[in-house]
Amino acid sequence: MIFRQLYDPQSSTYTYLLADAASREVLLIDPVFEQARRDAALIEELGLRLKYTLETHVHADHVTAAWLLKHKLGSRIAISAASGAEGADVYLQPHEKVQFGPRHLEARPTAGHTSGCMSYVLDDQTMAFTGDALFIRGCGRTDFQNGDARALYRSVRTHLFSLPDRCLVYPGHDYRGLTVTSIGEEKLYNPRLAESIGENDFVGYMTHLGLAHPKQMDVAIPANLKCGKPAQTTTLDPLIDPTWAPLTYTFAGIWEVQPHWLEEHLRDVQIVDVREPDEFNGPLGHVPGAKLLPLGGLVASATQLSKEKPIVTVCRSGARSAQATVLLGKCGFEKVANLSGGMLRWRTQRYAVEGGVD
Ligand SMILES: N[C@@H](CCC(=O)N[C@@H](CS)C(=O)NCC(=O)O)C(=O)O
Ligand SMILES: [Fe+2]
Repeated sequence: MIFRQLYDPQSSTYTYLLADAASREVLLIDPVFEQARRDAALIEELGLRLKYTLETHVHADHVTAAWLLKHKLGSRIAISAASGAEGADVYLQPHEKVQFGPRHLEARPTAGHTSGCMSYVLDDQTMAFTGDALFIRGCGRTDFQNGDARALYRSVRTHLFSLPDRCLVYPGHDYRGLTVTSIGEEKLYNPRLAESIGENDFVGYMTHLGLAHPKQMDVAIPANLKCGKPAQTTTLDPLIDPTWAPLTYTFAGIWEVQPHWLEEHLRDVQIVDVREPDEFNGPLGHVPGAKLLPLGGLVASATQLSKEKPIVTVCRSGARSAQATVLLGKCGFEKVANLSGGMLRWRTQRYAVEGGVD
């Protein structure tokens, strides 16, 4: 199995990627709207096919990427039938299985934080994705979205604390940077829900949390009730891919362009070679028309570049020029991409070179 824990720092949300290595089928639990491009890049780089996005609940603090990923990658949206959300492809019933390759997750009803919360338990009960029902030494609040402290107490006891002690617990959020716990640990040490704590004590605790409402709540709940379909297309602006070239976005956060595209568009872009002069004039040569601006002085010399005409950065292998895209981005250049594979790939694929030796 392939497993990744991904994080959205804005909302302190965890997104989980679970894939079957043989069939390449992958699930994403609780993807975040603003992270859709990152998650799609990772799925692509790992060579996986997104089968379902799964929601643990209708979130109040961030918008789900379910709708966006469905449109980008053709995945299907799964959420509990009790969530009240529209626009999903699969409405999960308690104990329904969600397959990926030969593996599955079991949907366990864990209402209380919201009335439609589901947790997802891996087939061999080694991992549970508890959303906001059970956190690391905590739990989700119960003061809105039909939240109910008594229901949460009973859900956790019936559907989570019945799992083996060694079962790892991956929560929907953590506000202190903690990443994982286990059922056994939480039964002993959860300050709200440990086995030694009674239902009335728990209700007393939850009634006096004194938390402000999530900042995004008025936007997030209506959007999530539509599985993250934006009400206005302008919401998509930051996520629309650049159109000046067929760029790919890497999980490392870099926009890349392929050599064959550059070869056909040498005059449409500013080619910025960020190597040292002896490399630029050395045996590898350089891309015809490239401007030499070594990485060390790039920020100072960037004033020589136009902000209108797109920039393609180049170096030997594509590593220094990736960093150059980051520096140029910070200087306010919006249309910047890295030449994938640098001069090494450019030469291997036998594109035109100025200078250099054969
Ligand atoms: N400050 C955060 C609050 C987030 C929040 O209330 N999160 C919910 C989960 S959706 C929760 O249960 N928090 C529990 C806690 O903060 O103890 C925001 O504005 O988004
Ligand atoms: Fe929540």
